[in-house]
Amino acid sequence: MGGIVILTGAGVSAESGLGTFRDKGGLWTRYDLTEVATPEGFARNPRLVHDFYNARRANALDSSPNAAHQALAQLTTRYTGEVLLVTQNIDDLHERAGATGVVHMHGEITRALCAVCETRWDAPRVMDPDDACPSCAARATRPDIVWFGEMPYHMDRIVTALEAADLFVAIGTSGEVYPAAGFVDIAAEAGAETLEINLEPTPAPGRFDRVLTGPAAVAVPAWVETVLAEA
Ligand code: BV8
Repeated sequence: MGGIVILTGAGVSAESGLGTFRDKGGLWTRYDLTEVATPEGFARNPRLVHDFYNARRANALDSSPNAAHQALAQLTTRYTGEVLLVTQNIDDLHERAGATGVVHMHGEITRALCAVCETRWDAPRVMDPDDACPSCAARATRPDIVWFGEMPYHMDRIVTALEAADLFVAIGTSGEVYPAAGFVDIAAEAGAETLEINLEPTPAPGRFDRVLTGPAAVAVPAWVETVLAEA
């Protein structure tokens, strides 16, 4: 089989204890995303935004990969064909499970960015609006994360892979945020088979050829086992 493109969302890290966004009690039900996940919100109140991401960075650093992350890491290292693992998540659990070549289209909580000179560096555990950029000394440090209204990273590479893939798999994502939510359409257009793995089928039935339901830590290892057995 040819290339596989995988897109993961918050559901793949849910069993590692990291909150999702739109489930009951999810992050966007407790925070106003326009205040903490937009450039305008950051310009209005950088301290509020740093506090929000400092809490999420601590959660991410203190959590561990679950069986879904482990199984996907196995797939990226053991599958004989091409595998591109794209994630909407800003945690580093895929990498900590041993996955290689992970594409963080919404950025990474472990990285910092200078809003003035665009230098990037490894983020300290706690970031502060008064921190100076290590390169230009401007007090304009921000998490290296793609906010709403900002262009996701690596889009050319992702679209090229989707157009060449034989299989597209969306795991633990509600399919509400674009452009990630449109990846299934690009893949299907290009003739790929499409599979959704989620706790329950997302509201838009029919966008995927196949749906596997169950918690990612159970459904993903089972699916990876079948793929590696076929390879
Ligand atoms: C862009 C980083 C244009 C931040 C994120 C009006 C104004 C401005 C923009 C827009 C607008 N209307 C539409 C838009 C576009 C907007 C958008 O799509 N908005 C939506 C809300 C309508 N998109 C953007 O703004 C994007 N940029 O369009 O730029 C542009 C063009 C040219 C030039 C410049 C700019 C940027 C989007 C990226 C925003 N950043 N993340 C952070 O993380 O804090 S997105 C945010 O949602 C999250 O970070 C997450 O990555 C993403 C997707 O959420 P999911 O991962 O799917 O999580 P969710 O909770 O929704 O779902 C969880 C799923 O898991 C569920 O299905 C659940 O069933 C399942 N699940 C739960 N438990 C389990 C499980 N599955 C398995 N096992 C389990 N145990």
